Amino acid sequence: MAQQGVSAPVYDASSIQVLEGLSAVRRRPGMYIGSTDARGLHQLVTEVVDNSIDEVLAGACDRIEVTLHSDGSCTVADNGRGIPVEEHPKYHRPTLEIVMTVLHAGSKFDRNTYKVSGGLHGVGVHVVNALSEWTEVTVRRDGHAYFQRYERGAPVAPLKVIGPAEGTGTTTRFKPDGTVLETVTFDHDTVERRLKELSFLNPGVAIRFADERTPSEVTFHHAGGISEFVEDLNTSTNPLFRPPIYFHAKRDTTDIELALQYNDGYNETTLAFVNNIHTPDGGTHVVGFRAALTRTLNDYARKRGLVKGDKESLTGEDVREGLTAVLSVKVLEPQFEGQTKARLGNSEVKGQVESAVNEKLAEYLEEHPAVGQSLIVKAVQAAQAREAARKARELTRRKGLLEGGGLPGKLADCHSRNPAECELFIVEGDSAGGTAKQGRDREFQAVLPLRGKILNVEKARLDKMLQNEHIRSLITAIGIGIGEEIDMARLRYHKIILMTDADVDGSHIRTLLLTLFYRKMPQLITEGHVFIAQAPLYRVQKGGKFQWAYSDDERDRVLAEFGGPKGVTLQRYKGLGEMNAEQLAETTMRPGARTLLRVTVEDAGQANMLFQILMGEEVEPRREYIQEHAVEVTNLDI
Ligand code: 0RA
Repeated sequence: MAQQGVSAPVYDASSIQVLEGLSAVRRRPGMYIGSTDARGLHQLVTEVVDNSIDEVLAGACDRIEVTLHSDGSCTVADNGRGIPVEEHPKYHRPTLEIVMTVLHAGSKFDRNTYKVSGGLHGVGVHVVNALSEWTEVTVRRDGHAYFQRYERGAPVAPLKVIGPAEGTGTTTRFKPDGTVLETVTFDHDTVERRLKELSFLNPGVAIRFADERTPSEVTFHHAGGISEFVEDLNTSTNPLFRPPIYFHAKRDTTDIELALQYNDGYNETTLAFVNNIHTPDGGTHVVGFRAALTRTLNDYARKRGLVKGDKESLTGEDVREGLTAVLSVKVLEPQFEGQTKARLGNSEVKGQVESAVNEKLAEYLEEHPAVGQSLIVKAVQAAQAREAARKARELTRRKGLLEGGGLPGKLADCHSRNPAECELFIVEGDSAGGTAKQGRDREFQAVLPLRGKILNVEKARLDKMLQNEHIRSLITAIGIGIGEEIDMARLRYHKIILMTDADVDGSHIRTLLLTLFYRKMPQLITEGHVFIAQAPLYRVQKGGKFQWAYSDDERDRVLAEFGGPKGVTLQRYKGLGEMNAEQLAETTMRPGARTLLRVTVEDAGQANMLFQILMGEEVEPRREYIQEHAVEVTNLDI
């Protein structure tokens, strides 16, 4: 039944409860959205969009529109059923107001079984509301448009009808509150990536993304679902077969969807989702998938005589070389574990996924023997390379022992033996290396200069990599080993700092090093040990005073501060080698004075794609990428 402006006065017992709830959220936002940095901010968008996705999952919505506005607010509009506006049976207020202000609106309003909201992120839209300067919601239902505005989570006026409406849907516009969040500037690419991902996972919905700040607009609609997702991830690779293997199965109450394809490279990309939520740390669904893949390919290979003997001779690593897969499961009551809640814990899911993949993959291989053959040939080659790498590693180890201590000759090590305070500067070129050695604090700062070309690890297997002198020096200096044998307890420096020139060569070397770490020592990045040093681009001097500028914008600011370019000496630094030791120390190396960028992997799929594009075989996408992102590449912080 339609209601027209029927809310009771705002200050009764239940609304006091509401206000207490909101202030709890505002006091400790991190408890609800994980953090108050950029990640937490984007969680707000995800939260609102997930509510619309629930309407998609309920079969009630096929269009979502997300807009980033110039005033810093964000609108999410859907054509779902609209948040109910009728009086809530328990709170005796419009349900919309309850959904916007109270924790979990109640089971009567649970919309469907595998909902996204209520899972990992499903703290509820009231949290978004509480953390926003203001929120405006418009609901179209029963021929009316209803509207309510909130400030810092509390309604400023009763729900009212603002006119007639066609169709149904919900529009939420919110402006994140800078007094409780550290950052309130939405990142275009982060939002776009998440929306694109959701459109692959929910092929029934078209998602339009508009950014009025740019301005730009794009619509994602991927009727091909996760199969198209895999093709997209493999865009800049050479797939071994087309289209990807795809299946959908059900085991008990768990719904399992898998798409996979192999390319001729050596890396694995598996993206796993539970109820549309990305689980970068894997969990029982991924364990089940991997077990089934290894078992099925071994069975198949043995049956065809492609692998001999009784024991399994293809390892998990072997069968995952060149694999790109998207696994999407829907679980009734997902339990998320780990510090970032990014791993699925439900033990029953392992067996369910394993059984489904065993059955469906075997069936597929029976029907597609040519594909089966190509997969096995690839995995057998991987097994041979693994054996060669083991021998090469053994050789390196023995050589290291013979040479005594084994630390590389080029390394200028620090005195301290406490890894937690030690830093390793990896510097491009012998001359900058020399300057860095003079400028460092030798108590805790070590310097390793690298010269010339470093091997492109994207195109090489482990055995070949270990023949490269630079890579061997790096491995021994860092201390943790490489590949499957990593031991983080042996890390010799807790900060590994890449210090390269701000030119094309510098960014190339940096990308190569990051690729090496990302591929072969991923723990270094995921545990936050890798940094990029920011060297200044300019020194601005006027009379007796001077200032460093680390970007063109900063240079202009400093110039303005100094009263314009008149009488100013502007010195541009092209390379680290142009600074003397004291300058380098003062601007780039000394704690307290320097700026370090910590390297993070925000999104495995995205980073992986970037590395493939920058380092892979296909030249054309790389050229396009570099042209499009010429500015960012110089400041890459993957
Ligand atoms: C509760 C119940 C129903 C729909 C919704 C909530 C709903 C919430 C959001 C949030 C954003 N968009 C939304 N669309 C719907 C079902 C109502 C019914 O059965 O008519």
